[in-house]
Amino acid sequence: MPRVFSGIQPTGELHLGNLLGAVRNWVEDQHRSDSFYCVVDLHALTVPSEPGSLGRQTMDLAAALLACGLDPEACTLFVQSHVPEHSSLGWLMQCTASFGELRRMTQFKDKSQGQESVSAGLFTYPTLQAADILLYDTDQVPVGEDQRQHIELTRDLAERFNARFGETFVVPSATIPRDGARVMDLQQPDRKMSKSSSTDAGIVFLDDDPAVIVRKFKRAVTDSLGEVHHDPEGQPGVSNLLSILAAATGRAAEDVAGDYRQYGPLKADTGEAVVELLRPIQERLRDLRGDPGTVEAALRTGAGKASSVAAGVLDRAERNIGLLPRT
Ligand code: ATP
Ligand code: LTN
Repeated sequence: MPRVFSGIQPTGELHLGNLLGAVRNWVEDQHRSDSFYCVVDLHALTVPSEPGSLGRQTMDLAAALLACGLDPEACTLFVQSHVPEHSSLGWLMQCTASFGELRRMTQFKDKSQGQESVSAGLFTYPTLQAADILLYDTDQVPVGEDQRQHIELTRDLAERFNARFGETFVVPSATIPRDGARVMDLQQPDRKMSKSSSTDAGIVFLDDDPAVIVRKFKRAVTDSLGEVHHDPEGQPGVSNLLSILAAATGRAAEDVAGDYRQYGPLKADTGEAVVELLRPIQERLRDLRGDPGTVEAALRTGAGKASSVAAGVLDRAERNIGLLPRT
């Protein structure tokens, strides 16, 4: 079975972009691969947060992932800081990457822009991400389109390390969905839907009330062309609605476009489809929020399984570099 690894930051509530771009595919992959899913709390430290809040956000996110359908019997769900090998291999990756290649990362450019102070960790962030992936001999990394560049870097680092120190890491590939790979903000359809957006009106959170979801879609920004085509360049708002409706109903966006002539019905149907998609997830989330013991138990088991794989791969990397083995 192929080995799958992916990660998500506990930086805010899960939204429709996370679900359609990544988490939904994790749920599918867990039954046909040996899957590791990680709440990357150390990555969340690269940007400022309320002191003391990260633990609660990590628990909330883990509960939301279980509500989406991750099954601790079928996959390994764990927290990054519970497996210290991530930080150790992260350092080895920092020493493998060059300053120039990290400077070219677009996520760093986006996240550092306009900030008063930027942590060194935000700059070296992709090297920790590479460590996350390489620690598990990963074949496939299911992510949204925005992560393509980071996975390319991970491949380059693995190949460079292997060439320098001998065969050590499996070189992974990104798996990116056809529809839903880049869900855009409903109010600013030229920007991706993101936990860290400034306003909530353009983001559909997983536990938004059905009435709120319908209203957010009703108010979605479109254009004045009055035609329904899937043309992300020319009609970003309309195309975003089509992609969401397609992803929620398992059809192709171009195909869905043929069913509509006006924006009103398209917005209404997309809102309804999303409400239906989220309904069972919201029910499970309510149950899990009242049952932290189940979430904690899943994370404890997950950390144990993850550690046993990670320790072996870190040991292999340290030996191949030529660090003095512990006796
Ligand atoms: P932040 O705003 O804090 O960077 P985010 O909302 O972009 O957070 P992440 O935790 O960085 O979310 O991403 C988790 C997964 O969700 C990644 O695989 C990412 O590619 C995917 N993802 C995030 N936003 C979108 C989106 N708008 N459309 C599709 N996939 C997305
Ligand atoms: N950088 C990713 C989160 C992330 C990740 C990973 C994704 C950290 N480590 C390993 C896939 C594999 C993000 O910002 N979405």
